[in-house]
Amino acid sequence: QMRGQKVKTPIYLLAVPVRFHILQQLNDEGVEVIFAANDVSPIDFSVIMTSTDSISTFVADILQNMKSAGVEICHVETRESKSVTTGHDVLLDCRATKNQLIHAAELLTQNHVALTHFSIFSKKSVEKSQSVIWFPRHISELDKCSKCITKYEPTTDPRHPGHGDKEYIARRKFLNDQALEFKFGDEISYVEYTQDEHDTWKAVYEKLGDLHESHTCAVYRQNLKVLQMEKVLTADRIPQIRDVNKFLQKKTGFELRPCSGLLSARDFLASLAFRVFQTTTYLRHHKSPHHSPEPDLIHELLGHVPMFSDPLLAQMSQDIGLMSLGASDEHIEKLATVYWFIVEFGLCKEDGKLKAIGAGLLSAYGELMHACSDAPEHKDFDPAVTAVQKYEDDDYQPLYFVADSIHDALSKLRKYASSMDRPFSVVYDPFTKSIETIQSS
Ligand code: HBI
Ligand code: FE
Repeated sequence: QMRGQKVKTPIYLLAVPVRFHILQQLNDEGVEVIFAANDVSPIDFSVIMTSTDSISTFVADILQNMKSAGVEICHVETRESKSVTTGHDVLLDCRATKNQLIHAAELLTQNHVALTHFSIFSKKSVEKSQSVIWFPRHISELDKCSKCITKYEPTTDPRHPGHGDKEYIARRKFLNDQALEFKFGDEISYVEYTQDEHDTWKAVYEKLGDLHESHTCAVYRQNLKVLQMEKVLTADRIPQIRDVNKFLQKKTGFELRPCSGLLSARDFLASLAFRVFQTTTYLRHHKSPHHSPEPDLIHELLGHVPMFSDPLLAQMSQDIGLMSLGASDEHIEKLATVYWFIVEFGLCKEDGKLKAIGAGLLSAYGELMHACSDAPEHKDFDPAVTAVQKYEDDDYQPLYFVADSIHDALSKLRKYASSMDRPFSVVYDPFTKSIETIQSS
């Protein structure tokens, strides 16, 4: 086959998983793609292409066209073709939305890349093409729910306060590697924090203390007081996760489990179904103690732990987790957004004043002041509205949702949950820490 010659290129998706069932005709040459109904979430897929062009031309053409279409290439391999004697196969692992993938196929055709073969494989295997998306059914299966999404890595992101600080990066990596080793049933390892880390903790702890009376909700203040009285939280030492767990077990049965950073929303929410909270173990950078672009141990301990000590809040968190199991990508996105605006950045009204209930506010001095001031917009909390609101994860929020009370947030959320239907309902058994499903007819 000569370069420049138009070739019929059947594009097809093998191992078609559940929702990937729309057959789309691309052009009159019989180029078609069988693909996802959803063109918003990118999916992982593999492509095998064969050509008799020189390998350098061929690889360059493919990379250029894929890139123009916005396809994110994760892995490239070449080999001598199995089907054409003088040709090559190029194997790509990619990530793209339906539209980007269709666009890539169109570009390859328009630009006359001489392909003798082109197949697209879904990376989701046949096993996953059954009717239910995999989710953990026993607490031990959370070992499979630690997929990190990289955002604000200090190694690559100049917005991270630790960017370029080799010592900080090495420390963060050491703690993250330790967290990744953790498996269900392991005793949580003792972490020897450095004096600098204790100092950062103390600085944040004391400064936030100034705002407790004026800016935080009653549930937070009450539980924080108990944590302090029992010396689980003290200004001078960063607490050990094991000691925090002893306290939480007694209060609500919640437990912290070490993780290595921002997890996928699906994995993160699934853990909550088992009253497990995935907790980072590294600290924010010392030069920016009052704001962190990513979750860190201080955020988890000063923001989340007092709230997880409250039975109703614990129940609300578990409810969100249970609703997420096996939910569609769209529903996960909505739940993650509601979670973001309530559990991370929520406000409520107490005695006519705005008070923080969200952990992202309770652990960041600057944003706590900002959120309760007149500067940002405040809207009444309504899960259906909140679930589709765009949010800022790079800077202070321009908009906060305000619940009448924590109880109000809780009951609205329950009502909202019942509007999200799944072909089954889930029942949590707290004695075995496992999930049973009941098929709805
Ligand atoms: N991962 N470790 C960790 N901590 C979070 O707070 C967190 C996360 N992943 C996703 C996430 N939060 C948000 O999508 C929530 O809105 C669910
Ligand atoms: Fe958080």
